[in-house]
Amino acid sequence: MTLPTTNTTTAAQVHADIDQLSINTIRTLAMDAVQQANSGHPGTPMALAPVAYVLWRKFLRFNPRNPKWANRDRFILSNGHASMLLYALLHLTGYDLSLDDIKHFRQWESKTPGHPEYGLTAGVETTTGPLGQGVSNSVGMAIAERWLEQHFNRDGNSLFGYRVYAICSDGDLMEGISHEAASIAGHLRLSNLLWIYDNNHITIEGNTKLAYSDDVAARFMAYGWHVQRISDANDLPSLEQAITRADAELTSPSLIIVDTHIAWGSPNKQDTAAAHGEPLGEEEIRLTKEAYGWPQEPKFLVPDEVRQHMNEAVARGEQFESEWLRQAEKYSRAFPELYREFELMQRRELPPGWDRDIPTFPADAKGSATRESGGRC
Ligand SMILES: Cc1ncc(C[n+]2csc(CCOP(=O)(O)OP(=O)(O)O)c2C)c(N)n1
Ligand SMILES: [Mg+2]
Repeated sequence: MTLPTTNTTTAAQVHADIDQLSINTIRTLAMDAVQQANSGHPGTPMALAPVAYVLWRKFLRFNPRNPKWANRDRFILSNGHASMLLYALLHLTGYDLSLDDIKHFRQWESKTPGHPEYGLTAGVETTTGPLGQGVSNSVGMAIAERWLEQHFNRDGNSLFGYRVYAICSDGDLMEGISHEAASIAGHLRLSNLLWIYDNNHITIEGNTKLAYSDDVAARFMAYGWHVQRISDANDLPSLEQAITRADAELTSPSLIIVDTHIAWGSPNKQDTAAAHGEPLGEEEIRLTKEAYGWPQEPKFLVPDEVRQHMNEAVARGEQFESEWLRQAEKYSRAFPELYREFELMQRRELPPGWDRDIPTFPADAKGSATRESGGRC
């Protein structure tokens, strides 16, 4: 059969090694779930599967058995419409999200709504869907991390040091809010922050040529960000190198612009806006699975070796957290009061006497601006 030729890498060139099997599992879970729901966004998870795979496999420090571990890295899928990408990862890495939950994608009261919702699904760090919001929240999270570091870490005794990763799309960057957030991130030199931009030239209405021609790299460089480009989302070594470089960047937030092809590998839907928000269709799924060298049946296939490979995240996560717990134990002996404060925060409680120094304001005939009273508080 004829494969799409616009890629640098074609489906046929991809070796059936464990990395590719895992990536294709993410892709086909997204295709099958959207088809079964007869609603959703298959193309973007298919394109971004390698990017998210490298990030989650090689960089992201998380513990699926304790999604609230305080020092975990944060991952935000700002293009929330690509939710099946996140659900596939959560399922495969051992979070509390079953294959049955995946099969109930977009069903009433399921844990897999069309767009990720904070508090409903373990491992979802913030609700996304309104474009621009997730990346903006990621800046808040990066500022919070910096505050935690400065407040709690002491020479040789650290509690905090996590990174914040977000994936975003054209729509995210078209929204003004993402640029306000990017501006303050650059100003504050939030080097604990990395955004990966899905540069697929497709939005809901068609090619980005219709409405978007920003020079994204120049715009972010002007904000003081460290900017890199990857021309092929299937180039795993380049992705790994770029994320390594971003992580090593100590003075500015990072953006990696990754050229991708929406619905990668789909003979008739790749690079089309139709792949953004419609199921591929049974026949196109058949053709795409053929292009991937993937069995047609069963649907929602997770090969045993992929299950085992991806599930290694559980042991890795327990290791990350237990190392941190040893450190935290040492910290609690060295700084018992600070540690108690940290524990209170974990329970979302305030320290005793927190409101002791808040001023009171007698009624003022002239009136006083809340801006001023707020400032004094
Ligand atoms: C603030 C906001 N406006 C509009 C929408 C509706 N919407 C959903 S996806 C999308 C654009 C899709 O393009 P892109 O972000 O590039 O995603 P891709 O198709 O490449 O995955 C829009 C406008 C939204 N989700 N949020
Ligand atoms: Mg796009």
